[in-house]
Amino acid sequence: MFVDEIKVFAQAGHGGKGCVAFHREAFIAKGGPSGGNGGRGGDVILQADHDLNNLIQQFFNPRLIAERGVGGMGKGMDGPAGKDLIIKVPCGTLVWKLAEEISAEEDEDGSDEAHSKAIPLSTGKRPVIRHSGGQRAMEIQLDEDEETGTEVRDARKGELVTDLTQDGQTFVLCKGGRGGLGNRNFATARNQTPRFAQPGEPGEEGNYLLELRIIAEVGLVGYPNAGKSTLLKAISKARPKIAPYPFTTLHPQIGIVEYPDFHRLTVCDVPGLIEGAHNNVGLGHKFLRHIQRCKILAILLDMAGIDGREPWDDYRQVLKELELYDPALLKKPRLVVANKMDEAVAEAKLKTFKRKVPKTNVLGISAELDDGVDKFKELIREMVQGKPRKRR
Ligand SMILES: Nc1nc2c(ncn2[C@@H]2O[C@H](COP(=O)(O)OP(=O)(O)OP(=O)(O)O)[C@@H](O)[C@H]2O)c(=O)[nH]1
Ligand SMILES: [Mg+2]
Repeated sequence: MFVDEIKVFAQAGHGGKGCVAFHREAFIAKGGPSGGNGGRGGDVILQADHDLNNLIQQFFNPRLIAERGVGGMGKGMDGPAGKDLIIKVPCGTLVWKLAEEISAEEDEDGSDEAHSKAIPLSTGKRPVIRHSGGQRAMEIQLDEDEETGTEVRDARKGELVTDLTQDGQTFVLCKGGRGGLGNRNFATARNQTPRFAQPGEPGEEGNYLLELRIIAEVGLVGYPNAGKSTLLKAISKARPKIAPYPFTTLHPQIGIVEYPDFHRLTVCDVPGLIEGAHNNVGLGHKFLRHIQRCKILAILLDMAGIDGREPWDDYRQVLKELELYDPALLKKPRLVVANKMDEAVAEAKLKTFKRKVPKTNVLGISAELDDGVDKFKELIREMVQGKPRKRR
């Protein structure tokens, strides 16, 4: 099972309450107040971990509840703090705070398929997240838009609170409540026997949406059966399922391409796109979020037209579907890969195709026969990081 979007309820621990107690000891008649303080509640902390590739753990455990602080005790003993709950999530997880009314509405009709607009994050700009003061009031703005303070919001998902991209990066989702002070803190000259103490503060809580957008440098897109998984298998150690029927790949697959100088590139193969994907035909646009962070896109075409379509039509359709999902996807550098060049008809079709798009970079390969695959590896590297330096 592959989970890339999941709603969770998070609650930090409440602070332990302060204690009302008085010192009792032989020969000390009035020992004074000795109630200890309550411990603070545990925080709910999210931590990015590059060993994870989806949110399956949260699917089975969607209630993230941290430990409470223990109450204070007599003899001046403070209660221990509650343990922080550290939840590991894959790198590339966005955290949205669901608005109250949104979460209630969705619970009623049980659907979360409400249409949601693509957020400006797709432009590759990272939000700046500021914590102000002790309170967790925060402002979220786009890097370039500090003046106008454009907030990153979405009608369905609520407000973006963080984007965990680096391995080990942490974010305190809910802060534990402070422990209450015991009565020994309240003794004054006028009231030497305070019979009251503070209760602990409640921990923060809320409903959140965790959304994974895979972090890969290259995104492979194309019609089903174009040979995306065959190419991924040829360039990396990934072993995706390959078969001559559409939608063999049901969720994104990641492959690591290794170069002789130990350089690595991550390539993401997403399920095939077909006409009407934006209306949820086929697997729809569900998985396109995973190529939103890619630096370049490789559009794979079945140049032999084995499924009875013309490569040119496929190309136009794929571009249209990408644009309908997020116009920023078309601004990414792209490489058109003409696959299945081992088939007899492919050569003629490639000629016609090149005539129609004279300015576009088109690379002919045969993923199955491993022909042109090394050239593909070279090209994607050049596009991602510029030409590799020659060794002296
Ligand atoms: N002749 C020929 N067939 C190929 C080539 N590459 C892939 N195929 C075949 O095309 C079919 C589909 O390949 P896949 O790699 O599963 O295609 P895909 O794009 O991942 O398809 P989905 O996962 O369904 O979107 C398989 O039967 C492959 O054997 C190629 O270079 N030449
Ligand atoms: Mg596939």
